[in-house]
Order: sequence, then structure tokens, then C-alpha cells
Amino acid sequence: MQRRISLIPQPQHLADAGGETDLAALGAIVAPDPETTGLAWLLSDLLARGTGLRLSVQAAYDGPAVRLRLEGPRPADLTTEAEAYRLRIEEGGVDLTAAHPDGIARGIATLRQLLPAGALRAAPAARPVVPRVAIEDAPRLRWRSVHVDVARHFQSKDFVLAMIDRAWLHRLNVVHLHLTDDQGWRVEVPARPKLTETASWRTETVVGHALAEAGFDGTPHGGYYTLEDLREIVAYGRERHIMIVPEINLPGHTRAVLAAYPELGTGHGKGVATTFGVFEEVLEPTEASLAFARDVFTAVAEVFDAPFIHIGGDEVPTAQWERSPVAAELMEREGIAEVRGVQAWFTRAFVEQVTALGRRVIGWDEILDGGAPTEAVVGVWRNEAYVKKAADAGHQVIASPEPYAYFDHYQSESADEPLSIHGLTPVEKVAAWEPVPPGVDPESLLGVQCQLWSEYMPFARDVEYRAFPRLAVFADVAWASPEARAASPVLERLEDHLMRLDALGIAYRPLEGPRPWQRGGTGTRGRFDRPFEEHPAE
Ligand code: TNX
Repeated sequence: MQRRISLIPQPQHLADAGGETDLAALGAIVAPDPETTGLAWLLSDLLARGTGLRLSVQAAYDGPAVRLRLEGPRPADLTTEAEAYRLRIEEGGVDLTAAHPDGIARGIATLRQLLPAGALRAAPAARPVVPRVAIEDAPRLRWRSVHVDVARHFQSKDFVLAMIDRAWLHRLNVVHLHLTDDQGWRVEVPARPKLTETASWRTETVVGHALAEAGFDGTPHGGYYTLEDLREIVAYGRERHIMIVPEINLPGHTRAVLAAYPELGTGHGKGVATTFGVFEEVLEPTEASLAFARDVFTAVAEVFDAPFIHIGGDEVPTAQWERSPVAAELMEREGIAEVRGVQAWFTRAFVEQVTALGRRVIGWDEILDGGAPTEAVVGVWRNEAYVKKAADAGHQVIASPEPYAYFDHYQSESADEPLSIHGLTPVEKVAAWEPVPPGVDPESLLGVQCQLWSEYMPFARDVEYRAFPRLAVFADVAWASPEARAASPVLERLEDHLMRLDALGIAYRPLEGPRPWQRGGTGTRGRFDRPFEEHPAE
């Protein structure tokens, strides 16, 4: 019987040569190029941990080995060519070649999946054997990211590092950190100390679904990453060739900012939000608000090395600006006809600030509503009609359409599902997703992102339940070609993959439904349904 080689994502070309290679018979990991030495040592560490095999890294070595080789002209960063790799496992060793170190990083992720699942454990639990295969692989989309919301519920630095590792294993290449929102500010900004003294903490949190009005828990919640934490997170990503994109959400979603600096709004700060929803409070369109943004972007640019900074821009109600003499004066002075244009004024200013720091802006699709400079990348979240709208307006797009990529939505119709915000996005729906909408120039689509908004995910285990296994399926959708997906449906590979998630100790949702302790129960974690309506196409 033909053996099953089951990988997620599915590589573009995989040929099974038959037989196995025991890595213990090899003498070294050879990495002649200094740019791949770090990856070689990472691979060595991981092999040692999960299998007990200790291979040293050498620049040159003649015997049988794992060889990491860079060859050919160097492709630009963030291209599918940069992540392409060839992995050949033969009797005499393992050859991993790529034109860019990013490709080597992706190939190592595949090699780790070729090992027995036990090799992903933290102590030796499997033999270091891999099937002999020839793989030629490259991603379909250039940008494949997971968004983690550490603002609604703060998560430990260790959890963020773990999510970077998981992104790596699934051949994603970006982790987007949602660092600020109404319910908390999670990043140290030395020039604005009240952000961490005040804006990072809330007095309590709504119990159950915000709309159920079941009261508050009376328990303070908070936390933030210091600059040292963030440098570690960024370096951890860099070692694995995962880009860490920071998001600072302005000028809406600013209840926490205004709790610390009420003078940036109407002066009547209501405190850091203790419940969830879209709030009226926004920054006033003043020079002081722009100076604040500049301080924050400057601090962020010092610790994050990604060529992108996400400026948020979603769900910005205009109610306060409609009543504000400051906004009226700005509109008059700048010839802004509609109040929605005040957001566009902010967007232009932020693009200027971020560009001056040598980075490109990403903003949520609402930045299109009042018009945004075309160099801004648009993170489309509402639905695929906005992908087309953004692309037609000349923007590059990262698509996270709510119906497919929102992993805060319910995973089944069962009454046992734990409390979620709304919606229904089972793993089958993610598996069926065609990420390039019809009529959209694939060149404008940078890629896709799945999102883990954490209103109803207080702890890391809650995030894991929502993320897995949907994230694995998402990674397949983002990486694999339509032909590869059709030839080997991801749902047929998923059960084998769960053994890897088990080895990693991830609290995923079993395919048959939540484990008893993952269920919502009848209390405040119980399922609460409210109708979810997709955003109209416009
Ligand atoms: C909309 S998606 C939001 C978030 C919420 C999310 C919940 C986006 C840019 N804004 O503030 O957390 O829905 O699904």
C-alpha cells in the first residue's frame, strides 16, 4: 500500500521516492552561507529537543548531511520566489535549497512536518526518520498572516512567541499584533508614560456576551509589553523569518488612549472600556493628536523592524466630530465637505508620519471611505466586495473577509460551543475558501490574514481553541495552489495534523466538537447567539 505523506500546507509538487532516511546517520547540518547559520542552529535545536539527535552546524563538511543551500539570483523580499524552496531527501542526506533565506525557513517547516509528530515534542519522543521525497514548493500568496488581538485580553509574551512558532510550522510569514484598542493599550511608549500607567489597565470586564448585560466581574485586567519584550518578540520572529507587524489603532477605538490623555479627545474621558462594542470616542483632529501619533509611531518604529506599520482606522464613528467645533474649524480650513473626510485627514497625516519613518502604512478598509493615499495597503475585513473596491482604487490588499477569516466566530451550530461573538465559520467553510475573489487582479492581492479578535477569549487556551485547527486549514488555503488543494483536500490531511497539534500541546477544537471543559456550559461562558449579518456589498 502506498504510504500517506500528509503535510499542511500541501506543497506544490511532492514526489514520494519510497524508503526512509535516518537523520542519525548524517554527520552535520551544513550551512555554507552565513545568512542561514541561524536557521541551521534552530533546526539543530529542534531535532535535539524532539528526537535527541544532536547535529552540529558546519560551514563545510564532506560526508552525508543536511545541507542548506542558497542558490541563484536573490529574489526581492515578500515575493513568492523568496519563499520557494526545494527539499530532496535521499539515502545520502537532505538537501534544502532556496534562492532566499526565507525559502530555507519554509523548507525547514516542511522538514519538521515530515518527521514523526512526536518530534515536535519538547523532549525526545520520536526517531529522527523522514520519508525520501522530492518537494518543489512555493506559496500561492505572498502574505499569509495571523492576527492576534492582545488588546481586548492581554496575553503573555510567551504565548506570542508560541504563536510565532505555530505560524512558522504552518508556513505563514507574518504575525500581526493588534496592540491597542478601547479595552487596553499594550505597548510601552517612553514619551507617553501614561499609556502604560493608565491606558493598559481596566477596572473590570463584562461578564458573558456584552449584549447579554449580565454584569461585570469586578476583576482588574491589564498588562503591556515593555520595549525589551517587544525586541524579543521581533527577534524571535526574525530568527524564523516571520515578520511581526504592529498595529496602533487610531483615531477610533481610543477609549484607553483617552483615559490616559483626555485632552486628545473632547476632554470627557470615560475610562478604559470594560465592555465590548464600537464606541463613540475618537481623537479630536488637532495638532496635539498628530503629535501623539508621531510619538507612538516613532517608538514603534524603533523596536519593530517590519517595513509596515498598521494604523488601524476601522469603525470610526463620526458622531463626536459632528458636534465638535474643532472638527468644524478643521473642515472649514481644509475644505473638507463631509465629516467622514476628517478620518481621511488623519489617514493622510499618519501615512506621512509613517512614511517619514521609512515604513509603509496598512489600514483597515474604512480608510477607503474618505479616500486614502494609494501607497497605503488596505486590510480588507468586511467582505470580498471591498477587496475589489480597494484593488480598483489602486491599493495593495490583505484580505481577511469576515465570513471566512474571522476565527472569533462560532465553529459549529452545537449548543456546546463556548461563548463567541457571533457568526458561523466551521473548518469546512475555511477549507472551501477561494482566497482570490473573481475579477480581482491577483497582483493587487498581497495575500490573506486570519483574525483572532479576543473579546471572548480571556486566556491563551481560549485563543488556541478558536485558532486550531482552523489556522492550519487557512494556511493551506493561503499557500497551496488550487490544483494542489483539489488533488489533496486539506480536510483529508487534517486528522494526521492533529497529532502534531497534540504533540505541541495546543488546546485545539477536536473535529467532533469541544471537550467537556472547552464547552460553554450553562453559565456566562454559555453560547449566546446574536444574528450576524455580512456587510452589504455597498
Ligand atoms: C470588527 S475587524 C472589528 C473589531 C472586532 C471584530 C469582532 C475590525 C477591523 N474591527 O474591533 O473585534 O469586528 O469580530
